[in-house]
Amino acid sequence: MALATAPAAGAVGILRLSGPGALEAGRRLAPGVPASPVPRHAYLASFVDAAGRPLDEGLFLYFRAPHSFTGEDVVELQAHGSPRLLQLLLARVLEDARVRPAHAGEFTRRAFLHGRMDLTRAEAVADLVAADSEAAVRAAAAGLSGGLATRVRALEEPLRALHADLEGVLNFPEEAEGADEDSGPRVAALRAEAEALLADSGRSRLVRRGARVALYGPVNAGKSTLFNRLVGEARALVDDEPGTTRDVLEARVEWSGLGLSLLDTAGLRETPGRVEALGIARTREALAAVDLALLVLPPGATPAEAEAWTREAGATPMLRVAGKCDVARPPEDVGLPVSGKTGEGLEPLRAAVLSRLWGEGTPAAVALVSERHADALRRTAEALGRAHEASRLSTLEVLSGEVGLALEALGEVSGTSASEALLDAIFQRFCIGK
Ligand SMILES: Nc1nc2c(ncn2[C@@H]2O[C@H](COP(=O)(O)OP(=O)(O)OP(=O)(O)O)[C@@H](O)[C@H]2O)c(=O)[nH]1
Ligand SMILES: [Mg+2]
Repeated sequence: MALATAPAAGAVGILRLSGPGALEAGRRLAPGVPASPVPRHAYLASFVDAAGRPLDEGLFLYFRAPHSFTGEDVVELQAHGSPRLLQLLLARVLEDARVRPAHAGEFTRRAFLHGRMDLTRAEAVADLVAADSEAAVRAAAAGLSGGLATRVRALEEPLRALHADLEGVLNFPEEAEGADEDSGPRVAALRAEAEALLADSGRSRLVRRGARVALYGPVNAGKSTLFNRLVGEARALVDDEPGTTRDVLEARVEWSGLGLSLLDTAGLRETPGRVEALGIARTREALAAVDLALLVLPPGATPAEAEAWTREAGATPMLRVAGKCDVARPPEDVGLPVSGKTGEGLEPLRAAVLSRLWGEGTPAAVALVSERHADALRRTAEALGRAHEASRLSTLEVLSGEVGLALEALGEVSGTSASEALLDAIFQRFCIGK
């Protein structure tokens, strides 16, 4: 049993019960509901305390196993969204010795264990709850309707068939003769497929967490002015005194559905004061940790200076902006002409940022391959790499062993070979009541 809605005042608060005793436990709170309610029918019910006094009036819904989210009997009580009222209702349900509070993600975990969804879909539920940009919502929704599951299955099924063929030849050489003939090309094709899926993990990270983009450059170049313009409000202090920005400022925006965290940083210069030097150290830290660095150059920056500032970004991908273009038109090779003051060049800048971060295609269309998926896919691809070697140089036992390992690693993505510990780790990041 758990509260399925946020523990804050709202129009509706939902209490959810799952398990064989859900109906009886739910009816203790709503005795007016028939003993055998029509499944999926909304009953208007009075929710009462132990003495039978009404606490609230709301909806009572019953989902009979296996046709429910968890695959078990489920009862949902929809009450008014008062946190105190919901506490009273929860306490009343918990008086029943058969009821206990659900763990984080327990409903979804049960749905997975009862075969209602594979692991990628269960994780898409958590992604959807956590999504904070349109692209993240759309990508998670695609995962929920089986986007990633389909691609994983398209890999897992032929891999399992290959493993069965190899084991067949090993164990029943007469009957299965020849089934291993084209195992080399089959392994190679599966490996390429695993790697293609793995390649989506970088983009998935951008969609899930949002991309981090920092403005940096020499003092007084107009970074904070441009930052304010991009964010759409006067967040950062702007002044003609060089060294105005001392700390890293962060703001969230959404461009073409993709969530971005924009960072304004302290301008860099050779001989800063003590506090300013601390700010500059933070700029360098921020630059090392972002997905893209936007170098803002002042008018009159020479190509040699531009090159020198470019090196500050280190290994981080970098895009050059020629700032204050309303003052002087920059030479072509300095960077994209932009003016934070007039707003000129803003759209081309946004487009350039998105294309550097994303390349072609739309963020919402990505398969949400998590770090966890990527790790398992990497092991799948590695085992298939070794299997390919074995198909040319080694015995059938070794080949089949490696294919088996690949299958096991891939099973961690779909959930066909997920251990209890792995499931614990996955469902811990869910919220209570989901
Ligand atoms: N004409 C013009 N002036 C600008 C533009 N952007 C900024 N300025 C002016 O340039 C000065 C510095 O602007 P800031 O945005 O504070 O520059 P900054 O790069 O953040 O400076 P620091 O934080 O000190 O490194 C201010 O006087 C701004 O009004 C621009 O696009 N055009
Ligand atoms: Mg500034």
